[in-house]
Amino acid sequence: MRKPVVLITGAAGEIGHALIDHLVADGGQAIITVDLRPLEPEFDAKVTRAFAGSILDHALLESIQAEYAVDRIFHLAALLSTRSEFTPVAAHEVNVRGTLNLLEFAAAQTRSHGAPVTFFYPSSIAAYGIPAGIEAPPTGWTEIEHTLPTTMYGCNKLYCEHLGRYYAHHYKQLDAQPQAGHVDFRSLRFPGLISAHTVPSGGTSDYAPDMIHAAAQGQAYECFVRPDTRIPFMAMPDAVDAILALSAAPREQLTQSVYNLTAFDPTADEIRSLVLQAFPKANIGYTIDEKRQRIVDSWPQRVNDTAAREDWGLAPRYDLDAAFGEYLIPIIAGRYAAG
Ligand code: AKB
Repeated sequence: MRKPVVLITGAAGEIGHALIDHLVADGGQAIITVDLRPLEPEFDAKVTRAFAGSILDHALLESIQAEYAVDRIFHLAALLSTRSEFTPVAAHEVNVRGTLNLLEFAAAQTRSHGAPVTFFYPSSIAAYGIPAGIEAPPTGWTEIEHTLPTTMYGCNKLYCEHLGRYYAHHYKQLDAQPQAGHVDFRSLRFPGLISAHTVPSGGTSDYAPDMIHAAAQGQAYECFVRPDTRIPFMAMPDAVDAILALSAAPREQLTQSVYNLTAFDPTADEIRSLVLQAFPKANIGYTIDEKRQRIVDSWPQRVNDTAAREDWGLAPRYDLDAAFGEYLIPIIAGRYAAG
């Protein structure tokens, strides 16, 4: 009898850490993880098994397939947007082929359980490509507007949204039993995420978390985008709550496979001002990187998350002030003060 588990790929990353903590606190199912990097030692005791390996390794996926009955997958492994521009072919391998491997894995698990595996996929505002000079409407862009991304990462995310929709609704549609491997694919288009516990690496929205973490450590920081740059952001606990809420929502309530979500959309300078309020000696300047600026300018200033609110009750706890006052600053200041 195979053991029932939740599988998290990319578990050693920012979202992975937070998700493991929430799943453990919920007291739910056993968790297995796959990541190239080892998990932080504090997470070892929280998971049943941590596989150190690649989602491109078919032998690894087959051995997991043989040993475990996976009924939920959180497929978080990815190369982020800045990193992907330097290594586009590697990004395509990990972000697209890796996702295809996991979708095939989920389809095989679905066939063997006889019930669809829930497959959570983190997409991104990078799936958008907003033409220069177009202002976002006050209600933000909906999921279907301006999806002509300019980055390899954005192209990968948008295509994998489509792959997921295919595996959910049209997989092997000419087979004698076309429904047999359908996966229950659910995706969120994340804004920039800000965690009090981890610093991202390889992203283009990193200027916000980098500014805060640098100031708390007494390090100078040069922000690489203009002060008036505006994109949506969300605090990490709200992102994890949203993942769990979407994953748990009754299937019949979901009207789409991919949902926008957002909590606040500050300019870079509004973030800088809040950081300076908390750390008055912080030294934060601007050295604009025109190329990275162009990437952020192609992302939406705000997105419309009405469908997420209506279909499965998206309700972030933290607006900009609460994210700083109640979550980021207290935890980050304490963390670096403790050394
Ligand atoms: C990145 O900057 O690559 C990510 C994202 C917005 O998806 N944080």
